[in-house]
Amino acid sequence: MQVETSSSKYGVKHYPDAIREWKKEGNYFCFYTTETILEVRVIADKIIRFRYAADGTFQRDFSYATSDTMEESPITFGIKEWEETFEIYTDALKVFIARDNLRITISDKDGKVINQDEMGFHWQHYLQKGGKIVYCSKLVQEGECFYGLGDKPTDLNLRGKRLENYGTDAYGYQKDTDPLYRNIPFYYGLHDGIGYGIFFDNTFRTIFDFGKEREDACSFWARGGEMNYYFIYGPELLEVASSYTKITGTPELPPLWALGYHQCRWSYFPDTRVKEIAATFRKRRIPCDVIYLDIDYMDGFRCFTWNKEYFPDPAGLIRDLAAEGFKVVVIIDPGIKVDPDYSIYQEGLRNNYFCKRADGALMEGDVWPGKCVFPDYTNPVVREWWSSLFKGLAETGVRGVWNDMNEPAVFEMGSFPEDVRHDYDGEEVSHRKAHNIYGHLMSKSTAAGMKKYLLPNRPFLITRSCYAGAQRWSSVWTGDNVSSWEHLWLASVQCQRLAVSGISFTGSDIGGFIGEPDGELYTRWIQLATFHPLMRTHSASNETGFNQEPWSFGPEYEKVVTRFISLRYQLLPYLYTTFWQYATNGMPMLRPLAFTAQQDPATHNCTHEFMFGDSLLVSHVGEKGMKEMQVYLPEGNWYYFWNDSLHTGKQALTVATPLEEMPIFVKAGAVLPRYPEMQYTHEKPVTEMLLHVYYGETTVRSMLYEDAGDHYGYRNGQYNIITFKQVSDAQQFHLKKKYYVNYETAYTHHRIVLHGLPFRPVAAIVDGVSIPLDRENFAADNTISFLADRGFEEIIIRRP
Ligand code: MIG
Repeated sequence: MQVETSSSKYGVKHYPDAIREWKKEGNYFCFYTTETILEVRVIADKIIRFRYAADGTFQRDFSYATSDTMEESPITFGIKEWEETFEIYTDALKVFIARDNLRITISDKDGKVINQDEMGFHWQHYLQKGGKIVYCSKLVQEGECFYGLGDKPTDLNLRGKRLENYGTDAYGYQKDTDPLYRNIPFYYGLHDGIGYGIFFDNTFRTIFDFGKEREDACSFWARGGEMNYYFIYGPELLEVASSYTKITGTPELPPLWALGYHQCRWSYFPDTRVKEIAATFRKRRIPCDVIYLDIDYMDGFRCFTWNKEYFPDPAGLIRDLAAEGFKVVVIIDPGIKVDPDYSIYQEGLRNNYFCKRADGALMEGDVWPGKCVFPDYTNPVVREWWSSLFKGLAETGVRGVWNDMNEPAVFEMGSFPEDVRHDYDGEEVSHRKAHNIYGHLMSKSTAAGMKKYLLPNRPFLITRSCYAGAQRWSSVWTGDNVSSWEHLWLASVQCQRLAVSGISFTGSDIGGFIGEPDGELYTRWIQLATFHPLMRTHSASNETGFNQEPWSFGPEYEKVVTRFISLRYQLLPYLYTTFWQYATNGMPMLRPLAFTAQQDPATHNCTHEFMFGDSLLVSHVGEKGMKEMQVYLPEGNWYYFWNDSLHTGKQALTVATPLEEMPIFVKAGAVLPRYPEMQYTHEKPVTEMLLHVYYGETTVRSMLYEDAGDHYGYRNGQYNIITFKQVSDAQQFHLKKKYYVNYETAYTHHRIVLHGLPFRPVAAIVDGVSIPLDRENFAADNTISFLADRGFEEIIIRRP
């Protein structure tokens, strides 16, 4: 593959010259040089957008990434004119623009440099391809680490790497394969404890170089379009993550069942096989909520049809499965079979909905159905049409849709040729500009259709390809991975990276898509995935007949796998609360340690461990036969989940790793809400909500969010937000609770399970009433448990 170098081998580079004029309009500032115009827009105290018109003309200001609901916060800002620079300031930042060459230096308000242009913006005509390349280069700061960029299967810290975004069907990808399926042109920098982010909102092929070609330069460029980026200041990386997610949009809450366990395979058919799988889950008492139908449910792979032989009565099947607590998700690909007798082909053809080549011929390519044509999802009329096609599936009872092959993938050709035309919401562009948003818009219109026809239920979507911002309507999975220990590690880094790239609702094919895991690998993978927002086993095992279900590896493994899937269900209230935090504040659900302890350099290259929500630190066992492993604990006090032993952070700890355990730590002071055991979500009313409380002597806040777990009542305030604050000291345990309650729960009591109390108490004082604690309340595992009314506000337990 041809990569650009910074030399002028492929064309003359143009650099902006001196500023001749400037103007201010509201929160926009424009700076004019001979050729180039820079527009600086102050979006918030900590968010500044930079746009460059290379040769004097701005393109249409349009984005498929940014959310329409992003609020611009009221801010104070202004401009100062210095001898060599202009300074645009806000309450948090100073942006200096050099009068001579338009280069940018951004500092915090104390003058500490956060980010600085090297060459800054420049551009060239790319003679080989006949297009324009827009570049921006920044100086790499001392010790700087880089993160982000979506699904890249490589170390979390991107320093020293060059990566690009051009959605690709990366079947059987390996460590460092690039590009993969998704296109998320957003990265973070961290140096001197200061974090920031840069979101380069450009849908052409984008390339990022983090000091690979030149050690001191971090640059990013695109093969067309505009240099258009958002600078987002933290200094906390998690604050940057939250701002980025708000810019590109937060998701709705998923149905609770989508956070349960999903079972998938290429493919389960016929209907009797699907029922058998479902029945096996219930018989073996392994919790599961979702079962998938891969491409073989269709008639000759024609989208929106059913194979009558394998699935004579889809609605009946789905109804029977629903009675057992299962939801059905079906796959839909973009390729529409060229078949004159197929109504969807006819309709699309008649209305000119399919993509065309530059010469006006239809874009035809082979995929599963044979020769296919492809809807142009960049056309809003086509998106409407596509959405309407989901009516039938929704009426049949399908509750979720899985969009695949939407990079777009085409056999032999790989993807569309670059000359293919797209509407791009009225712009008429080539595939070079539309490639990276093809799958994005397919999933967007799929989601819109499913949402419309499933009302009042919430839809579930999963897509393979997308651009920045798809978290608003879909989850993603990491694609066609392999059954290997290396891929287990990749799954962990990819999911962490996606989560800090705005897409928290993510998971990998548990056990690997290609190949056959042994029981140990499968079990370790289930353990990791218990802590991934999307928990789905999937495999391509049709040809070999290999089975990849929780019971496929023998009783020893089944027992442990069941233990973890059950744990997942017990942790649902915590997971759902974590999702709610993501949906409301854009807070990633998976947080690399570099993001939760950025002042501690020991965390900067940590890849194995992450925080799952506010209170759980998780690692995974990454090697066959591993008996023990090292876990780095960041600052604070941590309980080992399996035995409540207490450990002090800022050091590595050796942990034994028998098959039935993986390293999980709970932050001291936290409250972990837990459900009783269940076979599927909403199996029975939750009549007792457990609160596992971990004694700690520093003030720690925890939350519990609850609503109906489906429907949109929460939009009308039908939810509960409960906040816990532990303010214990050596003399007493002290928990305070505050709440907003507007949703009726089935339970009236909490069972408090207190971990780690350093003394043996005689009573618990709940809202001033003393409850004596006796033998019954003291469990063999050293926890203390008792009931408290759902409405309790304070619990005090004194050292006798
Ligand atoms: O060319 O639908 O990544 O999850 O099972 C393979 C069949 C097409 C690729 C997806 C995979 C899915 C498979 N698909």
